[in-house]
Amino acid sequence: MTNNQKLKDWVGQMAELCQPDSVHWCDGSEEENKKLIDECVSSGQFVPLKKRENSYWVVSDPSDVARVEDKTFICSEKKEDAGPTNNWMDPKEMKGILNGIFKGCMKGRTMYVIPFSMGPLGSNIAHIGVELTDSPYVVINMRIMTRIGQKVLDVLGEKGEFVPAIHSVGYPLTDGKKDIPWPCSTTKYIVHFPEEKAIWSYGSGYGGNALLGKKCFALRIASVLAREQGWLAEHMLILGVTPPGGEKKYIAAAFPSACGKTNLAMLTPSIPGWKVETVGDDIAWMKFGDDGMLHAINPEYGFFGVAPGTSMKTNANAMLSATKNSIFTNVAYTDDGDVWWEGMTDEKPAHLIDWHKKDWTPESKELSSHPNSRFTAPASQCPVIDPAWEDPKGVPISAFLFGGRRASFVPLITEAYDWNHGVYMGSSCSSEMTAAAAGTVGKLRHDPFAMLPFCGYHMGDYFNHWISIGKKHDNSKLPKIFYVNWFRKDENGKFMWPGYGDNIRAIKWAIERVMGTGKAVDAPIGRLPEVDSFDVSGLDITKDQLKQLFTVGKEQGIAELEEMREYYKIFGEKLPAELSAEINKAEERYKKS
Ligand code: TSX
Ligand code: MN
Repeated sequence: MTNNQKLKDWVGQMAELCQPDSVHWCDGSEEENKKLIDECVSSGQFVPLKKRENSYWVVSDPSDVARVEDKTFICSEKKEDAGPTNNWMDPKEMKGILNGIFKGCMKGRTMYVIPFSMGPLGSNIAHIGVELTDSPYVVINMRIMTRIGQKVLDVLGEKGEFVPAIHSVGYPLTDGKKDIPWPCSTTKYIVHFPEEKAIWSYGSGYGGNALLGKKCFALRIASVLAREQGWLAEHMLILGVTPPGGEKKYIAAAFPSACGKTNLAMLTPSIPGWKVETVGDDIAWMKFGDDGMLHAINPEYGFFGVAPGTSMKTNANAMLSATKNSIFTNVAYTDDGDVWWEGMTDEKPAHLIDWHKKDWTPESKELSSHPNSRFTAPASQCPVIDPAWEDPKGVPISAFLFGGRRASFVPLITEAYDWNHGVYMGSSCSSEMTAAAAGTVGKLRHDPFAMLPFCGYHMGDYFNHWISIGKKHDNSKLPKIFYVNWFRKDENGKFMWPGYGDNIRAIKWAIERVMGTGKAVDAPIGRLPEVDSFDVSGLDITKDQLKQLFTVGKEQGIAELEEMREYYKIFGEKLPAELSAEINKAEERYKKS
């Protein structure tokens, strides 16, 4: 129930366009959820898991397994406002296409109205959206990933603002056509209108294409809002660190994909007495508080984590988060009614039903689970969820970590000299291509701030927004910035750093730097830990090996700067002068070294 006329009008217009058989306003209740799940079980889309309470196994259409970046559009009035790293189309032209494909697209289905809050209800850092969808799978997942229902409409009130987001799987049940387990369309469009702050998604039922609160709203649309309003919407995890007997600090961190962001967010520290707690594993919204500090909330309510590689060894807290009330998509189903995926256990089960619903044995050539298979789990179930994770004020951020997957050159941890140097570090986020990805092995894949697919405007303007934050705010209260690399290899191709729980050692040094107690040495690349004061107690690592982790070759350092200079060219005129200046300054530091 709502008396928000704008919302009622929009739902009416969209129902007229999509022509669903009925419209259901989601109240978010337990009973509503149960009814939807029962329907999905009856239709065969959901298979209940015997081993996990109120949890279900789902497989998608084999063609609908990931975000579709080539079908993702930023439809700003001007092309230059979308920038060189986004697909663009004229908004009027795009509206023409969308009005065509959405016409009658929900025939034979129910249109669900999902009011959702990104962030704790009523927090002044939070924002409200409303998703219309013809997919019950989306409703059930949105209920885990965001706060939904009547309580959101109550906060919205008569005149409240919301981001309208419409989604259809694009599979109308016309002329008595029978439904299928995973309806979707070969025509796909994920469209953002940054001036209007609206989202239209067609043809996919999977992940970020369909759960519109996440990448579409909380990153692409929110990044535009953040720039307009002077805050930050970032692709960052948020964690709390408490030293033994010390004061708790919060850190936000951005990494490109395949760096283990969720694992870091829920880290089990290897140094006795240190505690890490999770606020969020994917997205951070940060606004300045009265205290002059950046305060972060996790706009999400759950985890939508990559399953393969997640185990009790790599991320016990993620495993424990997904023991009940969870959805598993595109993993394998075990003979005893549980789920399994590659990397979950050392020993492979003797028999599985794979994500294609075919028999699978360890002899099978193919993977049992899709590499992008996911668990959807409530954040509240994380054993180390931070006590302040729902604090409407957010948590004060003391440090930003940027990172990437780099086999050579990049040290374990480097501190930026100042804010602009830190912005340079963020812009330099990149991973070396592995054999699995398309492209030459070893070539850098840039992903500045891990935002490349998620920035709703020109990336050059985005860099400028970051630079402007440093100009407008008290730098002593801004987070200190660090660049980390857990993935450096030695000359034999062996990982030089144990990673995982031992990453607390790098975090410890960062915290000590924030506190003013950590010791650093100035190097051309930035401030590096003083080897003798870096905590490796209980670690099987020699001082030489540790030194090597912090060593940067002069020639390689200069070559890296040249590579960045080249990369920056795509941003043209919009590249902030401050960032080219950072390259020049670093070059001078190398030359003098
Ligand atoms: O998530 C990872 N992290 C962050 C953890 C908090 N992974 C997995 C990456 C893919 C998602 C890592 N892999 C990390 C890491 O810090 N480091 C590595 C590389 C590595 C892999 C295995 C070992 C050491 C390093 N050790 C043995 O195999 C014994
Ligand atoms: Mn992400």
